[in-house]
Amino acid sequence: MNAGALHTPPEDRNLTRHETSVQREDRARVSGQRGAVLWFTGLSGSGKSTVANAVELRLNRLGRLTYLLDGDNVRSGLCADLGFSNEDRQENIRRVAHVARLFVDANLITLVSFISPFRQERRNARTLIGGDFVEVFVDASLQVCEDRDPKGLYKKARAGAIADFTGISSPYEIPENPEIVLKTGKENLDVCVDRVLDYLKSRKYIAP
Ligand code: ADX
Repeated sequence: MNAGALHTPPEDRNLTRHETSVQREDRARVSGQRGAVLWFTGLSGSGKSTVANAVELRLNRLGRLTYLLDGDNVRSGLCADLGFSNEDRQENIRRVAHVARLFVDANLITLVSFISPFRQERRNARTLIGGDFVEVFVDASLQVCEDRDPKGLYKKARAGAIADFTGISSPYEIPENPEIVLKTGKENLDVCVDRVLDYLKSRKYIAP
């Protein structure tokens, strides 16, 4: 990748932006919904994917168009070239933020489930997406996540078999002002899902 290109203005790269005749509002008129990004962030094993999946199912049953972008899935395709160094995680989140922006422009309720450990990258995603960005902090302690260890990765990380493991040998920066905090160690799945749905209702993304 030519990393310099990321910082060069499009006009200096002989690129011209094309305005499309059909805009976001036109698509919203057809689909009858406004897009949003639910950005789930938290440690591995905190419950991001479980909650995001359950929220998506409820939204689907309510007749809403959704899409779930999940770290483990996206990393096997779009981000298959990336590992877990700080730089690769930054690039992973940058790409996902751009995909999420496109999906919001298509007026999908987009659920993003990535550890996304760094404040700066989450802030960049918020800036890129604007007012339709909803940060959901899936707040389970390292102890809880490690006790659950659903994929056996904490055990491997403690044994030194996985480098740069979030919470063990790579940092997780706690969100400062998330719109929603879910305590998955204390609240059960239905309560967490209801909290997210209530928020979407309060912001009129879905009907009361
Ligand atoms: S992020 O930090 O770049 O946002 P992402 O959410 O895409 O991470 O991927 C995290 C998933 O990759 C974890 O759920 C886990 O299954 C797997 N994984 C493999 N190696 C690591 C690692 N070193 N640190 C964290 N997760 C890892």
